[in-house]
Amino acid sequence: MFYKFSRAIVRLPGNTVINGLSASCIQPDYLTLKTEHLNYVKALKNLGLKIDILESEETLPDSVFVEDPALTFRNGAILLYPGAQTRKEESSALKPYLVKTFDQVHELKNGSAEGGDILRLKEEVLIGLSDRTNEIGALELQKLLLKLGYQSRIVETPKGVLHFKSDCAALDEETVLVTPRLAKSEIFKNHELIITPEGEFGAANVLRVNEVLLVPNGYPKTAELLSAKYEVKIMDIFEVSKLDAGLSCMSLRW
Ligand code: CIR
Repeated sequence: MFYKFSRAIVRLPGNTVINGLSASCIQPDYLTLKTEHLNYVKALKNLGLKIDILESEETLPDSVFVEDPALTFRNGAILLYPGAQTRKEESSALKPYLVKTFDQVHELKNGSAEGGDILRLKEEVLIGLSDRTNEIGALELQKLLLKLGYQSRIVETPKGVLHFKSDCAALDEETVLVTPRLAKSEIFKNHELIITPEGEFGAANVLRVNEVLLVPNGYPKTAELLSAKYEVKIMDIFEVSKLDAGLSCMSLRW
């Protein structure tokens, strides 16, 4: 099952994280963000994952969002190439770790793709085109995914949305949580959809890890809706979200 994980990597936030990319240009409070990150790592540990914690990279403010420069699977990893100018070096910063850890590491050599645009489902991997993931990158990524045995499909991220997964998350093998704007597309026509309630579109980036669904604090209607079917753990990520990031962004899992 794609949401069963035994391992993860995280990268500690450096002091420079406050200068991370933010559409609203609001700086997070460093110490609170550090606490949010620490609690996130603890939550993953409590769910049984062995976590490798990488040192912070002060020259790369957004490198705490380790999901974006790579994809990890039980049988190998793919080093991606971020579309954001200030994040491109994150790939080379992560490469030594991946090479040491995985038997196979494939590398995106053309175009750009960020992990926030990649959604793993039961039968396939979705690659959302966005300002960060372009067609050249997506087409090459499809070939790399095939080398690891994964079929994929290229889809559109809604306009104005940072990453495809800002607007959706796989809850289990049949069900996807989506924003109303993404629900209108045909992308998930073979899935059951749970739609984020009015005023809570920011709740779509939840994270299923083993038996638990991590849900960001501040979205009570979504939390209630999801609690009917899943074991929900609410996570404080208010400072992290000032950098347009959510729960999936802070780890790579496999
Ligand atoms: C960025 O704009 O790249 C970061 N401030 C946030 C990245 C969030 N990552 C993700 O959704 N996977």
